[in-house]
Amino acid sequence: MRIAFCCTGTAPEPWLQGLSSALPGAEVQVWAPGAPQADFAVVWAPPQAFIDDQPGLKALFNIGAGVDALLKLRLPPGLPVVRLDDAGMSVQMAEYVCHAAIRHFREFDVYEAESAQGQWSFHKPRARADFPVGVMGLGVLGARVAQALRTFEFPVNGWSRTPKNMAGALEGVRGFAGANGFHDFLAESRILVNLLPLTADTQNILDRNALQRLQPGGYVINVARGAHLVDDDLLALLASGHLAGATLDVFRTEPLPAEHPFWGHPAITITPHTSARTLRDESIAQIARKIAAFANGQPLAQLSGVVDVSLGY
Ligand code: NDP
Ligand code: OXD
Repeated sequence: MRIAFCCTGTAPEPWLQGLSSALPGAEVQVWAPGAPQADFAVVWAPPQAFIDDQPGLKALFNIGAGVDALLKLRLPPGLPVVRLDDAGMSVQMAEYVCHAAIRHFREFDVYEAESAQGQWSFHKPRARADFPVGVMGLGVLGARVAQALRTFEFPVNGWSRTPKNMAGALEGVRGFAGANGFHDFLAESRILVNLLPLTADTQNILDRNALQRLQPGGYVINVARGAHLVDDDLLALLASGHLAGATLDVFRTEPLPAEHPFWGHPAITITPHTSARTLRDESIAQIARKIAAFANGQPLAQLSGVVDVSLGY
């Protein structure tokens, strides 16, 4: 079996070694134009030339959860695309979002600024009930985040495309679904967490019309994709005082350009697309297990993380 590795911005050697030892007998190589035809590919944001050069692929394995960059390419009809299913990302995302929500709710950002000035001052505790958190996207990451926020006793709302059974992992989360449920979901939320995939339906979803529906003093945590958020609308609602702040991990252009007004904004916390990193060992183990199962005749549809290309996630 031949596996082509084509991951933009990723040092290949440890992946080649890891995949080779997890799949003894497989020939794993970095793709270069004209390379022999591979059976499977492990990819992150590959060029169109890679897809065009490898018409014999049986499946593409994406080394991230989001497939928006991959689905911008012209893929052969019916070519299965498999994304990472958690692989150690959901716990990182839960840490990141809980940290950002709690930092805002408990005013740790204010205490940090005051202590830097040598100031010892108390703030009146705020009521958790006044900080309902809305999680957009209740998939692998969103569900874990909603669950983690519940353990801190925040009121949590969740919004997904299709209605969810709120028992089990989503116990205690108030569910909203579809375009019809969106405005009610926003009106019931003050802290907004975005964990949607970037698709034709969700691009620019965090615009003025949506963000102004959040409760006054709203706070935005965007950990999905920069193109979900209309930057100028966020800035305008921060300026008007309707929004109190934002923690942003993802941006329309990454790295965030030096001249972007988000830099240095007193109400915006920036991190460099690091909320949930791809963990190499977990990801190699997951991908190798799926390639082996598929190669042994298990239908791909039985494996987790198979993307519905028509929906875009
Ligand atoms: P999933 O596919 O498991 O979950 C997607 C969720 O979004 C589902 O609940 C789905 O609804 C919902 N959804 C999709 N379209 C719509 C819509 N039009 N309206 C309402 N809800 C919708 O994805 P993951 O949880 O694994 O990942 C989510 C995203 O997080 C990724 O696509 C990626 O962009 C981002 N990400 C960011 C990282 C970072 O470091 N910043 C790291 C990893 C991922 P339903 O359940 O009904 O299908
Ligand atoms: C992902 C990401 O989609 O890293 O996995 O953003």
